[in-house]
Amino acid sequence: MLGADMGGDVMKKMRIAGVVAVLAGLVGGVGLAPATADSGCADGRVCFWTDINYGGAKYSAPYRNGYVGWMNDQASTFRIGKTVDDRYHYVMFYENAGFWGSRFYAKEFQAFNLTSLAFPGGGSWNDKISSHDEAY
Ligand SMILES: [Ca+2]
Repeated sequence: MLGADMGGDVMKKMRIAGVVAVLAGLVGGVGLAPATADSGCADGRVCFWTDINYGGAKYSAPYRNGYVGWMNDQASTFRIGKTVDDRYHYVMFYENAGFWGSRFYAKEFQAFNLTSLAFPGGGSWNDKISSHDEAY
């Protein structure tokens, strides 16, 4: 019988792994599709992708950046790498360059599709971010 050689211990471990993955998704606020090859974000960095679920072109910069340059108004996914400065475990994201306009913050290791995050006054944060800064 197919699968009959899969021991009970293996099945139990698989179920536990599934529960952990669901909890991690809840902590992040929004569940994302399985990671692709380029879905990581290095320590001390903020990463964006031009499409949801880590798709399209990738951007990486330090927690503090007054203007995201070529990524301006294009970010659809973000991920925050582990902090390298214990004073700052959060990143504040801004609608405009120079840390100005509407804002939201998220913690190190968090990742969101920005299409899932409401923008003040309507729509979502998709294709809005222009700067970001370290926060605590
Ligand atoms: Ca903007």
